[in-house]
Amino acid sequence: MEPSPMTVGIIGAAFRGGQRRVGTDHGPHAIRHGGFLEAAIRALGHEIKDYGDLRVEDLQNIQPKLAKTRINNVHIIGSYMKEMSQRVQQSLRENKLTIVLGGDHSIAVGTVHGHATTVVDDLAVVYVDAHADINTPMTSHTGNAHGMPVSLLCGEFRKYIDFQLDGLEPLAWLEPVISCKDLAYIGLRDVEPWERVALNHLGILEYNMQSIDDIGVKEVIRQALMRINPELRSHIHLSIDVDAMCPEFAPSTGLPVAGGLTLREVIQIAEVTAATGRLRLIEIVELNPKVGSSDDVHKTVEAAQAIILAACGHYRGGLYLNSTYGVDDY
Ligand code: 5AB
Ligand code: MN
Ligand code: MN
Ligand code: MN
Repeated sequence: MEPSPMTVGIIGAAFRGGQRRVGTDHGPHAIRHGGFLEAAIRALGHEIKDYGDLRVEDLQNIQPKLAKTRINNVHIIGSYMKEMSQRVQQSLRENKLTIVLGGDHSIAVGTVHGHATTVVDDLAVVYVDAHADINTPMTSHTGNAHGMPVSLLCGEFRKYIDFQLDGLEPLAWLEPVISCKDLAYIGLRDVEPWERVALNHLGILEYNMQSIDDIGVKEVIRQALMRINPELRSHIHLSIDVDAMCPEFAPSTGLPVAGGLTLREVIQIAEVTAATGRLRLIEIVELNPKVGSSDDVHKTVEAAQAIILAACGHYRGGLYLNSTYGVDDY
């Protein structure tokens, strides 16, 4: 029951520019929990390479702020995601598994771009979220990039939808790197009308909360992987927005929605995905330690850590014998 030892890269995405609230930029610090997360991953027998936290202040050349654009903070987002993509590429080269600690969900623009750039086959993306995050700069009512990563990343948008990046020069480098057919949503329950149209029009695979109730989460993740990665040849990118969970398990987040997944269901999604041997990157986004009481924050952090450990091969049945103790010591 011991997971095979691997090297794990950790990248903090201390970013909040994809939405309006202060706090998601403190997500990485909260989830690291004073070294607890790394210690727990090491206890599973893995080796860690920590790439630190990427902050907006660390960026070399931020472009000047643009007057009025369809994506709030696009001048920052453009440079940040380019740099995040680089870091992800480096970590994927150097490690078996990469863990990205968000950050709001706009960071997926950088992480998916970086991940897709490094693979030969198509990248399979499992997107666990209450929301579809598929608004375009034209359709978004909020202008918040955390509601747009899917439209920015999927090639079909540039082909079949009235989609332009006019006036969004900081994102001019961003080539769409994935296809809608390689994407599966799990946990949807708060989808805007235009988003509904886009999902149907593009035929994107989705298991919303109703499917979870109907067939159960184990069958959902099995089917999702079978559909987007039938031979398990492709690498898997697991993007977990903590608001996919019920607020009772993840209260410290900007846009909580009732009626979501339980922590155990998300753990199972991570376990089953990790067991394929194809999971190369897991990101946990939208945890905001400035939302709610300290109890709320602690609960949400513990949930995030449990999901990450499941992705690292943690077995819920109990402790295994790790590298510090040989079998003979027992
Ligand atoms: B999250 C909304 N659809 O576009 C928008 O938390 C919300 O990353 C997006 O899933 C939610 O601003 C973004 C209203
Ligand atoms: Mn999201
Ligand atoms: Mn969400
Ligand atoms: Mn604690």
